[in-house]
Amino acid sequence: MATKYRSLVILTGAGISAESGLGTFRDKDGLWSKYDLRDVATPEGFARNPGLVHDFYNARRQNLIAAQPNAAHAALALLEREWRGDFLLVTQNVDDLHERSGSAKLLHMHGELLKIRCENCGDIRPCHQAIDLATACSACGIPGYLRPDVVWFGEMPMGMERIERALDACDLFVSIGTSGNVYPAAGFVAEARRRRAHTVELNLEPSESHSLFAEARYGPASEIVPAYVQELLA
Ligand code: BJW
Repeated sequence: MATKYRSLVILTGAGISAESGLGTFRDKDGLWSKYDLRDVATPEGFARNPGLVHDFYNARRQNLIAAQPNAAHAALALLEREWRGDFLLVTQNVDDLHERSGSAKLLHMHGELLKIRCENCGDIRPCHQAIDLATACSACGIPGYLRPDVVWFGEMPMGMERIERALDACDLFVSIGTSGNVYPAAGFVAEARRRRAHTVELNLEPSESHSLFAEARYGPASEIVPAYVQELLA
C-alpha cells in the first residue's frame, strides 16, 4: 500500500447498490416516489399499519435475495484486504451485498433487511422469507411482535459509538452513493473535516453536501469506485 493515509472510514448509501438492481430512495424512480416514508419507515407508520410495512419489506427482501453485488462492492472488499491501516466501512444500506463481496470490517448503521427483531423478547435472527402479523417469534413463541431489524426515522442508528471513534481517528473519509439527506450520516463529512481528514465524494452526481468534500469523482459506482480503489492502492 503506497497511500499516505493510515485510517480510513468509508460511508456507503443506496447508490452503490443501484447497479445491482436495488432501488435508491430519493432518485426520480426511487422508493420514496412510490411510498410515503412516514407510512413505511417510521415506528408510527408501523403501529398504524403493520401489514403495509411487512409487505414493503417482504418485497424488498425477495429483491435482495435475487440481487448480486457489483464491481463497486468487490472493489471495497479488495481495498479492505489490502489496506494496512485502520479501516471501517459504514453502510446505511440494509442489503448484504458488501458482506457477500467479502467485506468484514463493516457496520450496518441502519440495520439489516435479512434480520428480524422481536419487540417482545428482543430476539434477533436471520430471516429470508416473508413475515406478517401472524408470524410467531421463534424464541418466545408469541405472534405479532416481529419487525424488520432496520432503523426507521426517529430511531437511534446502530453502532454510533464505534463510528464516532473511527471518525475521530480517520485521516481519509470517503462517501459513496449517498444523497446526504439523512442524519446523522449526512454529518459525518463535517466531523471528518473537523479532524482534518481528507474527504472524497464518489457519486453519480453532486450530493446535497458536495461542497463539503475536498475531492469528488462523478459517475456510476461500478466504474468510479474500482478506479478510485486502484489509485489508492497504486
Ligand atoms: C449513484 C448511483 C450509481 C444513484 N452510482 N451513485 C439533523 C437535522 C435534521 C434532521 C435530523 C437531524 N438529525 C436527525 C434528524 C432526523 C432524521 C433525518 O435525518 N431526517 C432527514 C429527512 C432530515 N434522522 C433520523 O431520524 C435518524 N435517527 C436519528 O437521528 O436518531 C437520533 C440521533 C442519532 C445519532 C446521535 C444522536 C441522536 C434515523 C434515520 C433512519 C433512516 N432510515 C432509512 C430507512 C432504513 C431502512 C430501509 O432501508 O428501509 O435509511 S431512510 C433511507 O435513507 C435509508 C437510507 O439508508 C437513508 C439514506 O439514503 P441514501 O442511501 O443516501 O439514498 P438516496 O436515495 O437518498 O441517495 C442515493 C444516492 O445515490 C444519490 O446521491 C444518487 O445520486 C446516488 N446514485 N445511482 C453512484 N449508479
